[in-house]
Amino acid sequence: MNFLFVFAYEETNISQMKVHTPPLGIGYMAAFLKQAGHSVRAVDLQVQHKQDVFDNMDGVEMVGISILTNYFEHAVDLVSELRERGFNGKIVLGGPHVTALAEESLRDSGADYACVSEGEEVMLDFAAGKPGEEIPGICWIENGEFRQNPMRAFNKPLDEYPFPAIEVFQLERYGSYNMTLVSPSTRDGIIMTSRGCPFRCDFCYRDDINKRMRMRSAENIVAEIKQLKERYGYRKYSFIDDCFNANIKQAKRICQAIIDAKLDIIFTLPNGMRADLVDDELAGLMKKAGCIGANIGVESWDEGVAEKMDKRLKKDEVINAVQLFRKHGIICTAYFIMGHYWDTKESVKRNIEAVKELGADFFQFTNFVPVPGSPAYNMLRREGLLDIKSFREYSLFGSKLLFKHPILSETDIHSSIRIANQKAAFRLRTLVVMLKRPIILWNVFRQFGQIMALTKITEFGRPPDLKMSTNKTEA
Ligand code: B12
Repeated sequence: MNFLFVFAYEETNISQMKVHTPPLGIGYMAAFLKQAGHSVRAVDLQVQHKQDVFDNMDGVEMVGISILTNYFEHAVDLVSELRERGFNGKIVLGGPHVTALAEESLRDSGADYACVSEGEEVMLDFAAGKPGEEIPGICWIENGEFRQNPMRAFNKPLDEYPFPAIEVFQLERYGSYNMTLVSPSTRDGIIMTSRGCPFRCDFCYRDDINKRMRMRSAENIVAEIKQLKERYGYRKYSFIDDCFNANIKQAKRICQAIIDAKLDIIFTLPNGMRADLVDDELAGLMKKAGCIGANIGVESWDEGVAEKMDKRLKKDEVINAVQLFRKHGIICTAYFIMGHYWDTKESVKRNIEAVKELGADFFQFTNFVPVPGSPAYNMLRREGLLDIKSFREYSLFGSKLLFKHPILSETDIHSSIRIANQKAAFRLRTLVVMLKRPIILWNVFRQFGQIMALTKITEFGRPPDLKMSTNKTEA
C-alpha cells in the first residue's frame, strides 16, 4: 500500500532556526511499514510547507496525521483541504492529542479513524487490508455513534522494533534541541531509549499503555547510534525519553555501553530527569559517555505543591542532583512550572527564590498548560474549570490561562515568569557558564532577540517583588 504521513504544525511558523527534530512516531511507523514492503512518504509541517502534502498525494491510499494538542486545529484544516481536493482514501489520525480526545478529534475533523496509543501495529493491520472497524486500538464514528475497539497489548519487545525510518524526512532541514550548547549547524540524532514512565506527575500526558515503562537493551541503543553515525554522520544526540533515568540502573547501563563502544558522541537529555534518581556514579558515567547537558524537572520549589502535583521531590534531592551535575561538568537546566492549579502566591514566590537557592546553570520557567491526557486536565475538566476556546491557545511560552485558577490571574502568572526569568538570566553563574564555554556565549548573542522574546526580559517596568492580584471572582 501507499501511505503518506503528515506531522501537523502551523504553516506560518516554519522555523528558520532549525530547532526542529524529526518526529520519531512517524519514523517508527514508517519503518514497520517499509519492512513489510509498503511505500511510505512523509511531510513534516515543522519544516515543510502544506503544499508539499498536496504535491505528494500521487498514488496515496491512506493519509496518517500525527497530532500534538496545539496543532490539532491545523490538522482539522488539513483534513478538510484533502477532501476538498478530492482525496477519497482513508484518513487516520494519531498521536497523544488523539489518544487523549479520540471522540472529539474524530467529530471535529471528519477523519475516518483515530488511533489510540501506539500506531506501528495498527498501521500494519491497515496495510494488510483489514478494515479499521476490525483493528484493535482504532476508533471511528458510525451513524453518529462513537465506536472504539479494545486496546492492543503491545507485548513485542522494543529490541525487535526496526530503527525509525528517518530517511522519509528531509533531514537537512532539521537542527538541534539544544541551541545554546552546540554550534548552529548541529543536527541531532534523536533516540528514544525507552517508552513510558512509571511516575504519575499530574501535568504530564499519560495513556494506559505508557504508564508501564518498556526499555530497550543498551546494546540495541548502541547499535542504533552506530547506524545513525555511519549513515548520517551525527555526532550529537538527544535522548528524548519521558524520563531517561526513571530506571537508574538502566541509565547507567546505557552510559556504560556507550563508553565501552567508544562511540565518541556527545548527547543531551532535553526532557526532565528525576533529581531523586541521580547519584555520583550516574553523573560520572553520563559525563564519560559524552553528556554535555541534562535537564531536571523540578516543577515546584514548594514541596507541598510538588506533592499535590504527584511530583514528590524534596528540595535536598534537587540540590544534590544539581551539585553532582556541576561537579562532573554537565550543564544543568532546571525546569519549573508557574501557575499550576495548586500554586499559591507563596509557592510562586518560592519558585522565584529557587534561582538563588538551587544554583543550576540555567532555568526555564514556563506556565502551566493543562495537557489533554494528563491527570490535571482530567481533573479540571471534571470540575468544569477549563477555559479553552481553541487548542491554538496551547503554548508553554506566554500561553493564555486555560483554566480558572482559584488564586492567581493570568497577569500574576506571566509577571512571575518574567521576574523569574530575569533573575535567572542576570546571575553571576550564567556569566561564568558562558565565559567558560564560548559557544554558549556566541549562541546567546546570536539568538538574543528570540531569547528576549521568550523570556520577555525586555518588559521591565514591574517592581522586582511580586504584587499579586487576587482573582476571587473566578474562584
Ligand atoms: C519530541 C517531543 C516534542 C517535539 C516534537 C514532537 C515530535 N517530534 O514528535 C516538540 C519539541 C515540537 C514538542 C513540542 C511540544 N510538546 Co512534545 N514531546 C516530545 C516527546 C518528548 C517525544 C515524542 C516522540 O518522539 N515520542 C516517541 C514516539 C514513538 O511516540 P509518538 O510520537 O507519540 O508516536 C506514537 C503514537 O503517538 C502514535 N502516533 C503518533 N502519530 C500517529 C499518527 C497516526 C496516523 C497513527 C496511526 C498513530 C500515531 O504512534 C506512534 C508510534 O508508536 C513527547 C514525550 C513522548 N514520550 O512521546 C512529548 C509530548 C508528545 N509533547 C507534549 C506536549 C504537551 C508538547 C507541547 C504541545 C507542549 C505545549 N503545551 O506547548 C509542545 C509544543 C511546543 C510549542 N509551543 O510548539 C505531550 C503531548 C500531549 C498532547 N496532548 O499533545 C507529550 C506526550 C509529553 C507529555 N508526556 O506530556 N514535543
